[in-house]
Amino acid sequence: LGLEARLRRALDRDELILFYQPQLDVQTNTITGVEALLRWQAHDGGIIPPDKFIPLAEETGLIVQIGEWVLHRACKQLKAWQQAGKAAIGMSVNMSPVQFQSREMPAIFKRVVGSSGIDPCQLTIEVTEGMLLEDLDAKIALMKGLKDLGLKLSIDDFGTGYSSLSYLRKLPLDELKIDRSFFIDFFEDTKSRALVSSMIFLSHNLNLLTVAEGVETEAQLRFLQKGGCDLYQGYLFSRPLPNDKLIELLSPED
Ligand code: G
Ligand code: G
Ligand code: NA
Repeated sequence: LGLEARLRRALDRDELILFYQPQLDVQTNTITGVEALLRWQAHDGGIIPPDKFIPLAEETGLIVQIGEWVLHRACKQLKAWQQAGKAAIGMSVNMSPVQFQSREMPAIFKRVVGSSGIDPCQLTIEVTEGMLLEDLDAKIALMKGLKDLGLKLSIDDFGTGYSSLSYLRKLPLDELKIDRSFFIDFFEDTKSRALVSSMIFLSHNLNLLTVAEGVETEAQLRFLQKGGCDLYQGYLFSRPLPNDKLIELLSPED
């Protein structure tokens, strides 16, 4: 069976799962939310990472169905943590540019989030700069449609795409995520540190919540504390975890 057929079957057979990577407050080191990250747990073996199948899902359009599944699963999980007596946290989900090509998209989100019983402001939708390359006005209209539902919007992998900064004026964003590539060779490279400081400054001046991803060392975290970054995620605190491991990290409701 080819990869496409196996992926279709995986959806039917419930072989897709979400892992969750904690996001923490830079100053207090408490968990404020998680990013949902898709995995494929094949029946006959190990866990397949998303970069092995998302490109194909995008080419075939299957990503629309998969994206709906991810959203549904993420909402259900938030509700389950709530029912298990855990303090309310946020959840970020990744959205493919291909999902953004459909006018149906806000209606799908409305149905899925609406039927889940969660507060929409607990959900952040992460979009990438790549999504903005063509037909910017249509994309902005779709983003506004999501904002009208009460969802939050984040620009992911910031600083790595091809778009110009001017789109920041036009998009209804709540959050900016500094791409993890800026943290590679962080302490050998003065320019990486200068760029991270500048992105935090830029983000705050636009009234956006600033998230650093790929934080692997205490020294990086201290740099972010001094720079006033809001949230971080990365291997320093935790890799993406399955639900049974993640739930142990969540504090009880007050
Ligand atoms: O979890 P990992 O770091 O291996 O993820 C690799 C990439 O796959 C990430 O950059 C992320 O954007 C993408 N990805 C993970 N989960 C999802 C998902 O649910 N939907 C989409 N569209 N992309 C995802
Ligand atoms: O593209 P996106 O921002 O969604 O990327 C998330 C990806 O980054 C996931 O594949 C996740 O496994 C990976 N990731 C998360 N934390 C770290 C980290 O501290 N270091 C590295 N190298 N990768 C990380
Ligand atoms: Na992301």
